[in-house]
Amino acid sequence: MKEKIEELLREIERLKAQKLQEVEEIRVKLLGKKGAVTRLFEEFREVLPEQKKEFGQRLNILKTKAAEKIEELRRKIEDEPAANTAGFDYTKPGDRFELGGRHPISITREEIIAIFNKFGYALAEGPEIEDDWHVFGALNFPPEHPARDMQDTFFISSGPNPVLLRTHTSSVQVRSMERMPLPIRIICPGRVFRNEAISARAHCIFHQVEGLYIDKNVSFADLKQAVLLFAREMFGEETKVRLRPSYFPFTEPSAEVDVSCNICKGKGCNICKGTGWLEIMGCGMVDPNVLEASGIDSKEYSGFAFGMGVERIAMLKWQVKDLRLYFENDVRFLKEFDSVI
Ligand code: 2NL
Repeated sequence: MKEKIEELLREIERLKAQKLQEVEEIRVKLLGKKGAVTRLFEEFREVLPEQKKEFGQRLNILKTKAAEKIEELRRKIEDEPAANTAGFDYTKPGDRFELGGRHPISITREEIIAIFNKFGYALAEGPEIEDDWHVFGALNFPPEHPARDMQDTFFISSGPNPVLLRTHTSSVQVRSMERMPLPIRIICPGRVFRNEAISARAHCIFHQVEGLYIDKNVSFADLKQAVLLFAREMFGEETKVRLRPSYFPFTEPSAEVDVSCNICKGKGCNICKGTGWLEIMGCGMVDPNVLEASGIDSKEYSGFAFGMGVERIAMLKWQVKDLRLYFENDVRFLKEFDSVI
């Protein structure tokens, strides 16, 4: 019996456990109903009376040691997560998250929209995948116009009214003219697509904002005033505006809008190529054919429209030299606009 007790004591000393489940298994094996320690207590009944005192003491020590060891193993596992954080300095500053910023194209688009919202223009949006009618037909493009060429437009299908990627957001305005009650005063931002080689000044995907105002007695003077107020809001109070005659299939008369160079204040610099002027948009009086194509009576109603490239406006406002910077998402470029917002 003495050997058995000694043997068990050595075994208990060596016990190890990783999980609470294992500790419980050890407890059953030692102290359970059929456990090794319990069985020794049963054998103790057969011990000679003169040896009872000695073995009784040894057995009690064994039982206590077993219970202590089980408790020690249990505590070690339960306390482990706390042991991992011991010595951790809770006063240390936390890891910083790098905050993202808004893209210069988004900043510019939102600013243009906010200015026209203030003038009473409502936001209108439409599909990027369009049909020939809403992009060209309803906008007075003749059937053989070069913009309808495969070289300039991404076609998705062929046929009498092919599906294509819109080349301007005018299609949104056409859809509004078809559906909305008059008068109409809308601002239409969106992505447009042109089949072009990518360079410092051109990209096959870019962003436009177009505006449309249709009511009774809308005149070219109203157009000039809208353009002037926009330019002053966008480029500063002292900005001067000039209109140059131009041509678009969907407006008559048509004009290009220049603003005085905000870098040299009109004196002439390398941004304005010495002219003192920067072109910001195109505009004109909506062609009567365009009004009629969307079911508006051109004898009763007139209107003006304008369109601008968001990339170009952002380039002029912040002297961005290469259009490709807008699409590369180099954080060193994007970070320069953190202070703008
Ligand atoms: C430019 C010039 C322009 C329009 C867009 C328009 C739309 C309708 C009817 C008539 Cl529905 N016109 N849009 C008019 C003049 C110029 O854009 O240079 N855009 C980047």
